[in-house]
Amino acid sequence: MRPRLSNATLADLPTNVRRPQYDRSALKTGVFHIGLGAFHRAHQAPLFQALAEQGDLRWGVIGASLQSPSVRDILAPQNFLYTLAIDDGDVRDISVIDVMRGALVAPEDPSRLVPGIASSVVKIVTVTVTEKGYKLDASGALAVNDNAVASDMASLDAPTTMPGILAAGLLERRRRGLPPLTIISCDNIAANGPKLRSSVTQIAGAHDRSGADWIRQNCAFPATMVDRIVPATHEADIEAISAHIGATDCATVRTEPFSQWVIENRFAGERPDFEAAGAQIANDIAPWEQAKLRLLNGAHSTMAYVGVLASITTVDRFVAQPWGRGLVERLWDEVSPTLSTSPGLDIGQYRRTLMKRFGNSALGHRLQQIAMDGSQKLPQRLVGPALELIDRGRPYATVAFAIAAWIRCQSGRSDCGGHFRVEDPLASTTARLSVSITDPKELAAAMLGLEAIFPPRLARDDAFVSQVASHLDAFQRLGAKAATERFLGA
Ligand code: CS2
Repeated sequence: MRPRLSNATLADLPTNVRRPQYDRSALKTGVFHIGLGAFHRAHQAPLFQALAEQGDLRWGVIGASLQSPSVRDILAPQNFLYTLAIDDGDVRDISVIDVMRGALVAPEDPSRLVPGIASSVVKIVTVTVTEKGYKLDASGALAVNDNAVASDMASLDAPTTMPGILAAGLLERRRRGLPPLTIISCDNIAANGPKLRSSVTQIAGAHDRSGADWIRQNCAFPATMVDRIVPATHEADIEAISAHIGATDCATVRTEPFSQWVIENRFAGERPDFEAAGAQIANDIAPWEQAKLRLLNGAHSTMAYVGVLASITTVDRFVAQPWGRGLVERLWDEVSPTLSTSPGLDIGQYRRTLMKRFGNSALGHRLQQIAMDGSQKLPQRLVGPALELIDRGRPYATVAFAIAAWIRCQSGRSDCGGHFRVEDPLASTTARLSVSITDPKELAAAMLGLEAIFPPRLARDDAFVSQVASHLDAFQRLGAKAATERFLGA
């Protein structure tokens, strides 16, 4: 049996696996990170490691999981070491990441997270909890009707939501007389930092008005654009990497060479030299954020819903189909006029790079993974662009087509009749509508009437609703592939 990757086996790894080159015992904790998923392990953690390699040993990470202990339980026996495999099909570059100093699990030990944030060693907080962890409603405001939010608004003795935990931690910092923090949201939400600031101060203000003012005036919540495609790790990845390195690594993450992090220039107190490790600092990140959410993530969701219906499993296989690639290009042509410009952001180049990234067959990026949590993703990826296109009097047929594909997917049945699980906080509601309504016009109207996803003015827009309904009708009659070919030919 192979030994486990750990401090004890680190020295035995093959020489082509890069190992940390700094004095590991001298690394200090400076980052409190919420959300231990693969994205953090492949995006922010390697940047903190790059800083350590450059001699800045202030940015070790304490992680916190708000839900399951599984990542902590996998990392702990490995002394929090894991491999990052960067794969573009030709080259696989493997390095050991070692910046994680430990991990807390909220449900097991709720009393440790707040003091963790209110610790004098912590200088910045980073957050990757996916869209649903922000507890926002369709307008981007804190979802005060959500039970967990309501409970954190009533008492912060044992907060459970991410903004509630941050509110409690920051209020505690102020009580202890500690300096304010920079809280960096790294999730795919438009204006992620400002929205988080507003939720955190709203919850804090329900308990301590002057504390909430202190947070508002002193802590920084920069907006960010994060980008790196990180497929979920599967058994086969663990087996392949473990065989390669001669030690079992159950926490390995596989990703692409591309990585981008644009952070708004808004910080409180000490912060890492992000630029030195390749991140960009910008006064206005909105153009980057829009391009990323609407071109990359918008295309991802479009491919996910159309592809799942057509039984196409991965992104690279989707864009390998002429009609698949054609649909993505058509979407990009349609939404590009809604994007703002910025020096250094060349949309044509951005699209070319993106298509190449989508074609990376080494990643095996599953469309089912992207299809998850559509109700949380649609607003910033497709609904926002739809509203802007309507306002500008421009065509929006492809966006409507993608939304129709999402509606069709809510039945959990592919065009061949195969079943799949719809993983989404609203899945029971959308499943009920899918089962009870067959007429495409009625179904489109009912789904677009879900105010948690679509603003009422979209549901009241007869032209928009009837376009979605006619695409839905085509999906029902022809199946996704033929419906797309017909759509592109039209
Ligand atoms: C994807 C993103 O799963 C999804 O919803 O669209 O995770 C995407 O891969 C990243 O945002 C890329 O930066």
